[in-house]
Amino acid sequence: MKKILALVLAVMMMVVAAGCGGGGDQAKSSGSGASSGGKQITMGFSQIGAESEWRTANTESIKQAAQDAGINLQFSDAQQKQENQIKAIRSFIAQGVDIIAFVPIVETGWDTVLKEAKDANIPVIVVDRDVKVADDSLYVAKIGTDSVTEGKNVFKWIDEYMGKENKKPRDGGSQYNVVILEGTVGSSVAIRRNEGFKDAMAASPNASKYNILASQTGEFTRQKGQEVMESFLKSYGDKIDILYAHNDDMALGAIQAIEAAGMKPGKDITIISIDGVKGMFQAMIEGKSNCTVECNPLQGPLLMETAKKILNGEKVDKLVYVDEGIFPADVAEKTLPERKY
Ligand code: GZL
Repeated sequence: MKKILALVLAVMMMVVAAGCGGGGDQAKSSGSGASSGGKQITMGFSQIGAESEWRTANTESIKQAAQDAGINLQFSDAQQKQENQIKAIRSFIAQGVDIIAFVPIVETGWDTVLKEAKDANIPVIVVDRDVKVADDSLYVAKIGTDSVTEGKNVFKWIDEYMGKENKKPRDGGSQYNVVILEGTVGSSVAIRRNEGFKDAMAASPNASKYNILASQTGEFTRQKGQEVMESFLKSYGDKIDILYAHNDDMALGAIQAIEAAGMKPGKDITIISIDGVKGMFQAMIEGKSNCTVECNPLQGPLLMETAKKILNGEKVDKLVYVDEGIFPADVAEKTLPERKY
């Protein structure tokens, strides 16, 4: 009898030990990374490409934050093509990732693939740019920046600067002639940055002082920005008072075109752009540009924190903006050392 009792006790102890080991496995997986229901979180991320210094910083922030958060990141570069993003999202669905995040290169054309993710019970986070979908429940949250405010900040700064500098229009007329280098056609950012700029102009008592001579996409790249600025200079040359570029990279390309045409960027033509990348701070230090409105690409930590909350069943805000500022040339030298991108 005693032997039977000892045997039963031994078997019971083994069962209990095995139970703890299971817990230990759980502890192990959460120790090695963020877990969802006891296993490491896998995130499928579709990035649009590497078109600008800003985009590179955005990608680095997301990869680093995934590593810091212990999240397994399946990263896909769409080479600027929406169809590659849709393919990547479908492959994430097929892989059965825990969550999908993506930067929509343009704002339309996402309803079908996001419905497929929803039907597969995979939550989606929209990053940086906006989507325009019939059903907002197709994504759980949007993390990014406020492009309308960026556009408004551009006009407000220009209006203040032109007034303070008391500049005269270069063609001797009564209006400042403005040319605009726009971002990717159809992207929410390009649409909203123009919207904000024009809304602020319309609301200003000085609206009649400005004339938009030309507005064309430079696709957010330095090369295309230079090419389009060359064509603006050929058409309007010494009539151009102001260049508004939707990002710093296009402005940096335009600066090269302005110099090649024998003019002084930042002096003959007032230049303002958006992003706040280091290359633009350097150009402002050299007196070749006048202001950059920040658009913060360091969205990785907020993205990973939001993903974890969603997978833990916590409520998250539908729309979260990251912080951003405005940097005129006169603060460029002292600010550059602390810039993170
Ligand atoms: C802005 C982002 C834009 C940047 C560009 O949120 O989508 O795309 O302004 C980048 O530099 O290419």
